[in-house]
Amino acid sequence: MRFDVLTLFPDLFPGYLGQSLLKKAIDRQLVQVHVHDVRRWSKDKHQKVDDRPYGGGPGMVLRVEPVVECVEEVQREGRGPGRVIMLTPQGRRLNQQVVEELAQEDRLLLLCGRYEGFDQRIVDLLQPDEISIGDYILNGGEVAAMVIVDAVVRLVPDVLGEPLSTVEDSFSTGNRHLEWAQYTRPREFRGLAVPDVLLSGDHGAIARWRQEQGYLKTQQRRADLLETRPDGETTDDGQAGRSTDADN
Ligand code: 6GU
Repeated sequence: MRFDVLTLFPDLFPGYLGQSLLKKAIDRQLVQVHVHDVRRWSKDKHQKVDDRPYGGGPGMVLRVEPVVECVEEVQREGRGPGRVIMLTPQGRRLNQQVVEELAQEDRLLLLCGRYEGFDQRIVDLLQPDEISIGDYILNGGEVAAMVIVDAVVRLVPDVLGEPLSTVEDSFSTGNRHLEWAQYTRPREFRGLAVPDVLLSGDHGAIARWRQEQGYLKTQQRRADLLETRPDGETTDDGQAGRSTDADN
C-alpha cells in the first residue's frame, strides 16, 4: 500500500515513520510513505502557498494552484491516482469503520491543511474525501495524517505479527467493546496481585473473565458503544457485541 502525504511541514514525518511498527512495515516494503512539500509547487519567489481570504477576515487560506498542481503531479507518479483524502475539521469523523474502508485502497493521498483552511476550489476540483479525527481543532492536518497512516497500516496484510490481533481489537467491525485489563510479571507489586483466574490455566474461565471485564468497563465508560452498531444504527437490545455465559 502506498501513502502520499502532501504537507507544508514534511520534516514532521520522518521521526514518526522511522520508529516501531511503521518503520518495520516500510523496511519490509509492505507499505510505502512518500512525503511531498507543497511549497515546491509554489510559483512565488518566497515559496508562499497561502494568501488572505477574499471578503476579509482573520488568517490565511491555502491557495488553489500549488495544492492542485502538487496533487496532480504526485498522482502521475506510481500506479493509479489513488484516493484523495483531505484532513480537515469539517470532514466526516474517523472511526475504525472508516479506517477499515481506507485500508481497502491501494493508494491514499493525504492532503494536510494549515492556516484557516483550503481555497474551496481545491475541494471542488479534487473532490477529496474530507476526514476529521475528532471534535477539536489542531494546528494542521499533519497529526491527523499520521493517525490515518498509523491506523490503516495495522490493517495491511502481514504488518502485524499475529493476524488475530486486529480481529479482536476493540473497535473492529462487529466488535464494540473496550479491552479487558492485562497483566504481566510480577505476580504481585506493592500488594497488588494478578487476578487468580489468569493464573488458573483454565482457558475457558479466562476467556469468560476477560469478556465480562471488557463488557463492564464498556458499560461504565462507553455505554454509547453498546447502544450503536458501527454503522451508527441503534441495536434492538442496546447490548451489541455482548455474549457471555450470563446470556445463556
Ligand atoms: Cl483533520 N485537521 C485539523 N486542523 N484539526 C482537526 C482535524 C484535522 N481533525 C480534528 N481536528
